[in-house]
Amino acid sequence: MKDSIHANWQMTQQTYDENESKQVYYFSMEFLLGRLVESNLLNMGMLDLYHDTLKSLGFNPEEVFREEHDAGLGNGGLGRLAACFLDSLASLQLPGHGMGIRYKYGLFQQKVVNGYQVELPDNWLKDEYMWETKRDDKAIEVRFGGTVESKVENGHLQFSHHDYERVLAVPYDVPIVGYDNNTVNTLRLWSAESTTNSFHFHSSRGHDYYHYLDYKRSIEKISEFLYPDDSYYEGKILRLKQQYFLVSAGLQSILQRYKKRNKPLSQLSDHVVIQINDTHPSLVVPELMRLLIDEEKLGWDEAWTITEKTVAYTNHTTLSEALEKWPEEMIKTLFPRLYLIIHEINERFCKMLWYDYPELRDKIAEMAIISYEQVHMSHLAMVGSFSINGVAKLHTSILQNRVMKPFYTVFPERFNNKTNGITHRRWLLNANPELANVITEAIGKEWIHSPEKLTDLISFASDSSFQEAIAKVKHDNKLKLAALIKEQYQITIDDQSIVDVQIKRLHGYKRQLLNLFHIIHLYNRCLEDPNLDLTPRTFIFGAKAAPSYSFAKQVIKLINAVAEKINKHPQISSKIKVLFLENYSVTLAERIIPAADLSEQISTASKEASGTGNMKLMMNGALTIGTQDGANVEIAELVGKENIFTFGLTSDEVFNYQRSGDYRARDYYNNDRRLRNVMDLLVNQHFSGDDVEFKDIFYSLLYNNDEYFVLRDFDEYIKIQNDVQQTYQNQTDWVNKSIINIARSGKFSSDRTIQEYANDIWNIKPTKIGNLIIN
Ligand code: B1H
Repeated sequence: MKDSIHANWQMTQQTYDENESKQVYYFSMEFLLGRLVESNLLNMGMLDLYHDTLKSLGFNPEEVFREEHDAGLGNGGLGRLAACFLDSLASLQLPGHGMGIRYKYGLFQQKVVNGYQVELPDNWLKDEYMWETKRDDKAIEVRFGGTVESKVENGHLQFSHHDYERVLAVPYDVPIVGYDNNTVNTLRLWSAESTTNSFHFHSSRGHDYYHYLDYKRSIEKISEFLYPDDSYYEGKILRLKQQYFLVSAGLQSILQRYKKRNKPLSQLSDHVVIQINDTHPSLVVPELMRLLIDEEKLGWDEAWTITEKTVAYTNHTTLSEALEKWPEEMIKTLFPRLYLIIHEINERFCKMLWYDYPELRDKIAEMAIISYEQVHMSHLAMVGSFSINGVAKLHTSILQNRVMKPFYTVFPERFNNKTNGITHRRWLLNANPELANVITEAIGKEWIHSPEKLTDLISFASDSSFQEAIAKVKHDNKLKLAALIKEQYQITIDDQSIVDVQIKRLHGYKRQLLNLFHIIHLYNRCLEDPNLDLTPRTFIFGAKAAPSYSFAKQVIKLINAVAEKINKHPQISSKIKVLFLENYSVTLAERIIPAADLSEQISTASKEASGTGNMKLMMNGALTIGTQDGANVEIAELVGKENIFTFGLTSDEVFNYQRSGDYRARDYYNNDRRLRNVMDLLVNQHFSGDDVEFKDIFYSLLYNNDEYFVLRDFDEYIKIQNDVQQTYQNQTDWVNKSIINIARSGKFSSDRTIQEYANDIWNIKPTKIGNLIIN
């Protein structure tokens, strides 16, 4: 595999250089790739061949593929989106590459011990990683700390940097293989190394050696591990170092390659575009300025024009706790020259506001890049880029009309929406080949290249033999998941039950708690009425909590405590099963999603920027139960309201409550007996040996006024869950809806998303890579 990939890889890069194709660089602190063997074989058109060959050699292909370790260099949606985008770029023959960090340890491995999450290091490089190629020849120096001096040289201010710490950035390249073409793009992952020659052995005194070891360790720390926070900003100095490390190494390598084209820097934006994945790489703005001014000797205005035309920014969240604001002092100490540049950008921006937007004068303090001794990275990113996009229609409109409103007034032409997508190759063709086959038998294979063609399935939605085929695939997939669960947890699940899944990071706003309250409510009803007629359900959770997020960890413990009680109950366990599957990851997602009937997308409206799990589940025939949040809104638009279960506060209602302050969680508790019966179980030792284990959860709802409106949406959620069960009892009706969901899911292929980025933001065209003639 590597041989044929490497031949195409070389040819791709050569063709890009010869054609002088414009290159996109996707800068991201996260790339959540998962496994690559099967998906590369699929894209190369050799998956069936390898399957057959392995079998004929006496191997079980599944067992063989299981040997590959997931590349878990990401937390959740943001990192997985980056991986889907790489797949689509290569599959659309677009010259687009990833720039990231080769973390020695990816996202922690999760174990559940006694119902508690325990984190273990993810030593994914322990055995050689087959996909990477180390490029010592392309190593780059990155500088930290030190002091900056300025002096006037032939009429120009010149800055020089002294006493900095030198870090060697060594790239490890991973090939990104396109589907059914010869394109192989590059994911470049940077690793931090020290060089002996960058350390001064002042004397022959023995302790210099130990100083050296200390120094070496301090440098290698930079690419040691991925921060396990999702949608949360933690102002750690090492994280800031990681960000600059990626930015500086990435930019320098891009400029080196550009210079080989012998074009003036003024044309950089005709050859290069840099897309930054949230604000994490937003230091590209001042770093590109630094390189153009200090190294390339351009003047400020020229450098600024180039920078502004080259950088584009994607926003992925409006949660205030996720917005990056670095202390001015930290930036000044770590990057003294960048600090001066950011300061200058800020001065010019604020002056521009003062003179050109008198109506915004009282907003300047709020819009400044530096204020109250903090550097606001999203402001820096917006001021320094030509495009600002959100990741779903609702999210973009919240950015424009609320969260970033004054910036929208100043830069209306920069704002645009790019609704997220997922690669249908991994998430349908590869994860659910049985479904893919049934689809192809019905409508031919055109949909594989043009996923929007899945709409041809609409005419089969009420065809009974097609319905039967779809239902059989779902059932077969449930049996496979059941076998995995049996093996790992010794729990038998009912293959006729509704498989109800919520798989995503654990976070207050995603409201795993609301799902759990419904489960506890069903449990209470069963206790009250042992003969209650319930359609059997299997509730599946998969979720990692950030190690320092104690509320989230308590919710995991609570899910497991409820599961324990219910699964062991002699009567109730035949109707309800609750499973918390440990170590939710790309690979586990590929097992769960094909078997799912119901997709839980129940975030507090306005909080989930897009969501992408919602799209994966829809594409695999699950129906969505969801709020009008993120991309759920667009799913509902596409399938029609009779094919989705929508409930809860709207984003406008949430904003109104937040503004008026007249939400009173306690009233819901007092007035709803069902809710009281659920909540009281948290603090009366029913699920735990003591009554304090879950008291923080209880308090956050009652005394902290339930930030995420769980109590407010409880009643509507219970009602719509009842509709779900009613609908499921009519299998024909259910399968019909399931088919319509699959048929309408083509819109959510990341091919569509990437085509929009290519047309509207990047201005890039496909470059065809010729066929290799192998003698
Ligand atoms: C998303 C993040 C994120 N939004 C900070 N923001 C991080 C923020 O390590 N950090 O500091 C890591 C991740 N992740 C997600 O992006 C959104 O919540 C999803 O709604 C969205 O689908 C996804 C992709 O756009």
